[in-house]
Amino acid sequence: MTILVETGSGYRVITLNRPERLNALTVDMAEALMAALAEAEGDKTCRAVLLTGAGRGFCTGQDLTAIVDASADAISDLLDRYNPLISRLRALRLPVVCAVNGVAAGAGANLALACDIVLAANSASFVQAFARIGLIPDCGGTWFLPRLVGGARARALAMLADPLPAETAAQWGLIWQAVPDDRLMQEAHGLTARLAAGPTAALALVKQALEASAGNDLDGQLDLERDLQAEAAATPDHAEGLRAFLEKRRPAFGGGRS
Ligand code: LHQ
Repeated sequence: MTILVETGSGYRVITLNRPERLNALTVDMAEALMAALAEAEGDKTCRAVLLTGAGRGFCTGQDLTAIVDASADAISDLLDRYNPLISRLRALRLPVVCAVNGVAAGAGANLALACDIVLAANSASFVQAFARIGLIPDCGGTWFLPRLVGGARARALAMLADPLPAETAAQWGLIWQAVPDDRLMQEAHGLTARLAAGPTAALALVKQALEASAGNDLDGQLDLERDLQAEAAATPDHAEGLRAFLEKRRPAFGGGRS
């Protein structure tokens, strides 16, 4: 099994599972991931996803042994298979936490960056390794990097292909937090459980609004916020949040849509 899926209370844990190859990606794996995300989204009891890797690495991008003799067309066909995974993660109507347990390289780094909240073990690193093999950052790298860390750092990361330690990645805003190795999974589970108990429909609308902001001017984004806020306001969780505030208690969000 190239990925493992565990169903917990309220969320699913998806583990990349080719530890002997530091979880390098194959098309089978990408397709299994897509299917697992679709299943998570289709399960009304699942309200968040936690993505991590088995063993000492998170994911080292494309399995290079599979592209040794690949033609240019085969490379572009491969990306046609991987790109839907990145789009799916961004559009998934569930929050996705990524626990980067070790090195995240090439497309593996950008797979992590496609998730909503990225935690990394202090010993982990992010490597835009592509230039080492004469390629360019793909799987969204050239979109995520300048937006997360600015143009100067994006260019240096992409051109030098040097590993960026997790703590620097957090300081630069590439990821949410770096945590001690022995606390990574505990922190990641805690965060995912917290999101799974959140206003799921509103969190999906947050994703939608933030994603759209990259292509909107302020007026366009204000219009979108008005429309999405109307959707959020119609959810039972909004009513529950207001009641809880007035009753001075913690809200019990059900996650349902209006
Ligand atoms: C691997 C890999 C790997 C195969 C470790 N493949 N075996 C491009 C083209 C087309 C479409 C899709 O997308 C892309 C984008 C990409 O993602 S291109 C790939 C970009 N990734 C890389 O270039 C990273 C390659 N890996 C490395 O540079 C190193 O493994 C790093 C620096 C990540 C970690 O180094 P170490 O900690 O020293 O581990 P290691 O290199 O010894 O790896 C352990 C094993 O895993 C080893 O196998 P072995 O049989 O010797 O034990 C590696 O060959 C294997 N492995 N990554 N991507």
